[in-house]
Amino acid sequence: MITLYTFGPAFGLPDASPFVIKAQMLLKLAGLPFTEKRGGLRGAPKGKLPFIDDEGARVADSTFIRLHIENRHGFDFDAGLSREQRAQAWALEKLLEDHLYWLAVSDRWMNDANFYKGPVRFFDAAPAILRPLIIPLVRRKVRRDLAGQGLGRHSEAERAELAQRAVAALADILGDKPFVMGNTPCGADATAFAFITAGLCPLFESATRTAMEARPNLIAYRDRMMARYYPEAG
Ligand SMILES: N[C@@H](CCC(=O)N[C@@H](CS)C(=O)NCC(=O)O)C(=O)O
Repeated sequence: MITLYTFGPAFGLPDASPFVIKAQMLLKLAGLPFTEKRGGLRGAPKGKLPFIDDEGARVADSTFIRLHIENRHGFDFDAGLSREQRAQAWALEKLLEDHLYWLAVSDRWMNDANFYKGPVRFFDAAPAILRPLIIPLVRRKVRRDLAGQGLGRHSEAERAELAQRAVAALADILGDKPFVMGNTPCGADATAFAFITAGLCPLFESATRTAMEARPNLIAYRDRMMARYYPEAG
């Protein structure tokens, strides 16, 4: 049995992290039974979640979890896609993971109103007396990460422009298809669902959310994927 290490449901989402939601979706798409365990960040092989333990094989990072499922369990997420479609699906996925994700980090962690509605909860387990010290330290680290990645160097208006373009690309690629690449789900649907669901989270104000709310196909996609893959949430 596979164990998936998660943060746990938060903010009305299946998990606080879109990468954990993606990993849940990959396991569901592959039809592999799994259990979830929270609180494994300290023992995470790469210091981040998600990671899985598959009968003793520990695999960190959602993309390597996908490759592990493909190699060890012989499941091809993109079966039925042409080479060109596989490439497009991969490119879309990485747009979300390596670009839109950092906009979400900025929205959730750097915007005070969002931070105090959301990520501040991550510190609930810390002793109350230490929180005023730890919280600014961690937020400073996130600010440095954002500057290192690059998106943290842009103005809010510039980030909003990038969010609008990324969301437009995502919505236009999905179009009126049931899944991102056609009539059957593929690997990129795990990522697309994760990031659309996280982006539409009503708790946080963001340019990403505003742009997504203006695209009915993204809302409908989120709703039907949620009903199909997370029926217990309905
Ligand atoms: N490339 C990784 C990204 C995972 C990731 O960024 N996880 C974040 C949460 S969204 C994390 O665990 N952060 C904890 C930390 O940096 O301390 C993947 O695809 O799994």
